[in-house]
Amino acid sequence: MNWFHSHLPARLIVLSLTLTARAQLSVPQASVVFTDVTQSVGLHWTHVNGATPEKYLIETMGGGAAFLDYNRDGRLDILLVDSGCHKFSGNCKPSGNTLYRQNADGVFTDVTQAAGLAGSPTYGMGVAVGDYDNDGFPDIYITGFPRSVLYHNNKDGTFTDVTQKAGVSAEGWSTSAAWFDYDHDGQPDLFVGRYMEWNYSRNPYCGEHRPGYRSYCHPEQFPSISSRLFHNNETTTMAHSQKLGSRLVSPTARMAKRSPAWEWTRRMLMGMGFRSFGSSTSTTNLTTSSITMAMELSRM
Ligand SMILES: [Ca+2]
Ligand SMILES: [Ca+2]
Ligand SMILES: [Ca+2]
Repeated sequence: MNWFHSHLPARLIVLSLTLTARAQLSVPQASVVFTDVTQSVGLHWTHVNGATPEKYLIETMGGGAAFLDYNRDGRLDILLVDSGCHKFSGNCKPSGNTLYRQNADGVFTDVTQAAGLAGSPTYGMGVAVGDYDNDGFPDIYITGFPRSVLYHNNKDGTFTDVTQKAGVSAEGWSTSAAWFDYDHDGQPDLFVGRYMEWNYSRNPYCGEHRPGYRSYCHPEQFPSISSRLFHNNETTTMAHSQKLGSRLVSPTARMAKRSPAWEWTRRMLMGMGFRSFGSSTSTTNLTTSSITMAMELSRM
């Protein structure tokens, strides 16, 4: 055994200690500190899910939140999405979707009633904010079960539910959404990530068959459903601000030639379902991937 081999372990240890010491010395000290100001700025809100012993799977989801300047006063406001109470929740008091306006002093005021956002028609999941009609005021799309909701910003501090007129209810269970202009026509389009085929009667028993031991079923026990891509058919702006179309997008041959990823994306968007892309990945993650891929598509 030569000197190199006989001394190699010791030299590696010394080298390791040296690198560790240098790494510790080079760690920057935090220069920014965050403080929980939720209560002091007037945000008194708790998400409600109306959970039941029957373990309906929608109860496992949280609600979304968004910062938006809905009244364009230069101060960000906050929208909190509640799941609330479903039809079997029994004695349940929902918090309800809540819009907080930020005042000049940094304190928030609940303006939900005045804004026309009280009484959500869906069990809320997520929210996507976007100015779909290009009038300069942000609009709100809330995903949920059994459908989603589009609120148009009326520019006077109020919103109007235009879901049916726009054709973007995305019936079923939707979890996330994103606004993006996939075809570069200047009109924001809408991608809606949906979760699975589920309803109250499709609720198998999971867990142990004794009181208190029923559990929520694994998502893979339910069939997947396709996401939705809505093309904004608007050709003008303010005059026809509520004509967001519901036409599902068909890919063009030009797109298919430009990117091999397009065919993969197209099949995912058009209904092959999530699970064909990997059984080890959760449906939720694939929903996120769907959004990512769709946004990649917008850059083609
Ligand atoms: Ca504001
Ligand atoms: Ca708008
Ligand atoms: Ca577009």
